[in-house]
Amino acid sequence: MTVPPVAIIMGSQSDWDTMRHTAETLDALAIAHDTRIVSAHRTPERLYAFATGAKSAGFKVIIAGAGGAAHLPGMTAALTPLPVFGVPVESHALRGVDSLHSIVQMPAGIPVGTLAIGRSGAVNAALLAAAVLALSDPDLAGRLEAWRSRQTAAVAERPQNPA
Ligand code: RP5
Repeated sequence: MTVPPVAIIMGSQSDWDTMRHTAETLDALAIAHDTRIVSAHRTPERLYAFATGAKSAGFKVIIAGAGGAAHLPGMTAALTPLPVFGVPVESHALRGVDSLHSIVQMPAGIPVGTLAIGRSGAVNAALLAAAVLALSDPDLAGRLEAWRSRQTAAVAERPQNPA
């Protein structure tokens, strides 16, 4: 079985409502991806096995979404040389500020590219992954450019009242 270039991992089923926006954006760019639930706290052995094997499995970029005490992106980055992008999921108690702080404050030496809280971060993680992959894939570079052009064309000149 061919391993897709992007792995989307998340700490819980409850993160899917956010991380599905990453998957949808990758779909729009025709970038194959795998999606998995990998919890740093509830399934630490699954995390270790996934992160240590991700590069040899053939993945190129990992996008990790988690909320609350969001250790998944950082622990994944500690265990793989692949680029890791972290998406802070909006938590109920602290509206994702806890998630953001947990992901963004990595110690020097182990980077996680941290995105915005929630849907914006989930979409942008996919676009960043696309930009990385496009460096060595001219067809994808063209699709990404077309995606951005469509986005630009979709912005109205003036605001409208709702129908
Ligand atoms: C984190 O705890 C997950 O990433 C999720 O955002 C949060 C809550 O998980 P559940 O209790 O909804 O499974 O590990």
